[in-house]
Amino acid sequence: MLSSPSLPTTLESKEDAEHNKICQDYNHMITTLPKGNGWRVQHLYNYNGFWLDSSTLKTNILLNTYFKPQPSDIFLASFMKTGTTWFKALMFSTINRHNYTFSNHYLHHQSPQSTFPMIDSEDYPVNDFTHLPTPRLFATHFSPTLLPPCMTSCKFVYVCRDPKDVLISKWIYLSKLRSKDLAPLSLDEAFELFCNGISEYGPYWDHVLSYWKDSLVCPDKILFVTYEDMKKQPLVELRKLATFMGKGFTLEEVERGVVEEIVRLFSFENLSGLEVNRRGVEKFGKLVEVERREFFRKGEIGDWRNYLSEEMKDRIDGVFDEKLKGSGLVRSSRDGD
Ligand code: PAP
Repeated sequence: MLSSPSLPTTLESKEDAEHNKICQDYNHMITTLPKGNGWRVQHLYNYNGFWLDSSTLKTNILLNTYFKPQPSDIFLASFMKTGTTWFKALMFSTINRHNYTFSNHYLHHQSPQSTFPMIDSEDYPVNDFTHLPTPRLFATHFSPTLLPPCMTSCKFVYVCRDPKDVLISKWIYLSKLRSKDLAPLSLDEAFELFCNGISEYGPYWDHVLSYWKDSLVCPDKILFVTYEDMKKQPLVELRKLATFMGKGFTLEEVERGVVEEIVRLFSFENLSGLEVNRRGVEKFGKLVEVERREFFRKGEIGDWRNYLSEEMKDRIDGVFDEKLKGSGLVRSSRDGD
């Protein structure tokens, strides 16, 4: 009886020692990384080719140490502002369609963010996700090169969007979250940074290309979807998404209008109008709090036209077309041009 309490203490201190060592290594490493201008905070750091703020970088290192993926896990991977909130609602409601009625759905009372964890801002090793039902759903903005290598056995749904709409959505969103100690980031500055690849989780083209290349090698593991296709032909895209996740709609469900119902319930108009998404805040990690309504701005294809000149449009399209050249991937979405 007297000796047993010493065991947990020993284990605990071993974990603490490991955690402290990781934090020390991180504190040293960050001083050696190239720095760029941040959109929300002052600095971003180039870590293995991608720009991250310091706290996201630290979480990435902890994630790589502690996160234990399971082969049945399904990840929603996306660059910022490409439709994560919307796809969370679609994936969660499709996978769980037998657990909720459409007239009184979980998402009528809870935000899409609450449906499944965003692994980029979790508390490791405290959160281990072993309580989640199979298949576990997760979201991430990290490129595959920043994720644990064993995650290649999991499935990924990758969403991409016209870079011009991403730029505008991201600039407006991060300007609102930008530290009040910093001068505002003008659109011209954001545009320059974006075209040089410098923005949170960027360069956007390398993000898209890394998932695209992996999807060519493992098409059964990575489903490539565009925001624009989901907007234009949601019934087709949602059925593809369901099949990929191993939860294809039956003919009877299709005839009963289940696919239409999910598309309708989680349309921009419906989601953005729900009280739960108009009030309150969402927490990401310990430092970032975002008002839920900030995840629902316009939800349109081509809003960039209200912000970018023809010259800016040509420049950004040119940069992306050049970067994607030879990959077989066409910038999404030409008819939003
Ligand atoms: P995140 O990276 O912070 O998670 P994310 O959800 O990926 O943001 O993207 C937000 C964009 O999706 C917003 O685009 P906008 O600024 O151009 O308007 C948001 O309005 C849009 N969005 C949110 N919900 C929907 C929806 N149901 N349908 C279409 N677009 C949506």
